[in-house]
Amino acid sequence: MKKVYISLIVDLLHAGHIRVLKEASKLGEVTVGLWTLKACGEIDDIPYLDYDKRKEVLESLTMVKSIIPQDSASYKSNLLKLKPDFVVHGDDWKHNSQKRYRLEVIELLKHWNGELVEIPYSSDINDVNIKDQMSNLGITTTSRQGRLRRLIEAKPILKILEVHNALSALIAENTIETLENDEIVRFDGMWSSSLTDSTSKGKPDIEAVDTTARLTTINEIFEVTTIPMIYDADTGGKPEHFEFTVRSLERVGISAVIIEDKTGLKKNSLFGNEVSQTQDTIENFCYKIKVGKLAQITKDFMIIARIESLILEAGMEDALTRAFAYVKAGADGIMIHSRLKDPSEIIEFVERFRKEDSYTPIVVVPTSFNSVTTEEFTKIGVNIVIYANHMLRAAYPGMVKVAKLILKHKRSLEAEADCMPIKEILNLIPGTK
Ligand code: SPV
Ligand code: MG
Repeated sequence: MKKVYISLIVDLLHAGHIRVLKEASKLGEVTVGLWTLKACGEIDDIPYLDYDKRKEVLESLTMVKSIIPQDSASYKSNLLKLKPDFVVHGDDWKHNSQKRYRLEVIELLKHWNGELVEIPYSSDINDVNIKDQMSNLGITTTSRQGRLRRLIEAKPILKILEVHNALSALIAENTIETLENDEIVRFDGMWSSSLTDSTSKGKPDIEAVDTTARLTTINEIFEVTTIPMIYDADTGGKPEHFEFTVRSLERVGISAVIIEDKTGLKKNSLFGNEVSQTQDTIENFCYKIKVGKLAQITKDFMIIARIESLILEAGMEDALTRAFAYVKAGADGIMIHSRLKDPSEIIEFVERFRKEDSYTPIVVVPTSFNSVTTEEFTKIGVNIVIYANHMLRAAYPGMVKVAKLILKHKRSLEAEADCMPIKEILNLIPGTK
């Protein structure tokens, strides 16, 4: 019996998979290399179902003889182990971002005279189409919520973009860039920033916008998006209030809340010590974390503790002591903040924290230290990068410029060049015709 290898993710088993499997089973005994979460992370295609659930579906198919994990987007390790006579794949990978893995497979198969068999992939049925259709239908609360933990597990680093209304959230969800190496990149989730949510409501960032108002905006955002959200809850308020906030955030499907270890009237961290700001005691803040953890209902929801020691110039030792204490109190992640342009203190913190704790997710917000790339953050062990205010900061100058031009010229003709064409705005949101 000839050996046949097929590599699959099968988040949604569909007719395209069945066609490929049928053809493969005509050639011999089929082994499926089922992609692990880590492998999926390498191509930024995170399945909704975990490995065991996907395996269970495949096990019920008579065309499949055995299933082994494929732990990388590269087929190399499994092919060297198995030395199959055939590798069967849909021919769509000739042209998509997986073409480099295809070339590697062709080279490897030459060593034992194996053959690559490519099945024409019908464009009507494929994962991308089906997933797009699914996202048009929306997403369930629990599915969106759990996705952040799954993404942290699967990907070396997550890129999170600030959103302050549904339109900016659509930008976070839909913006895609293809890099020079054909890698396709997009944002993994959204940040509901206290700064930009307050600013877009014309209020200062001092916890003056209440949770109900924040959640109204988030409901509008969730109506039109599917990616997960991290929520900036400022200080979290009194522990007795934080308990209720956690429940409310969980109920709408937010994945994680970040609370900062300040007390009294909160001011924005980027002011640093230019304004009076007080850091909470370790004891009080640990208590708040514990109260929040006890209040949460789902296992997926995350409470991330934000350390303000560097912002308030309390020193590196204080920042590290607090980080370990907060993790011990139950925090699911640590956010370390800095307002210096030079990233040295952030790098030192992350490296020293990672020496003692290789697991707890670390979040950074590089508004000031904006020269550091995601690759550089990945290398030192950061898990989540939040671009915390850029959508609002980009929109505001454009609006002011156009408003001034209209006043100056007593008409809008001169402002047209700075505006999106009417035809484009009419077609921006589908379904308006
Ligand atoms: C926010 O975006 O509201 C934040 C980050 O909390 S910062 O503005 O840097 O404090
Ligand atoms: Mg904030």
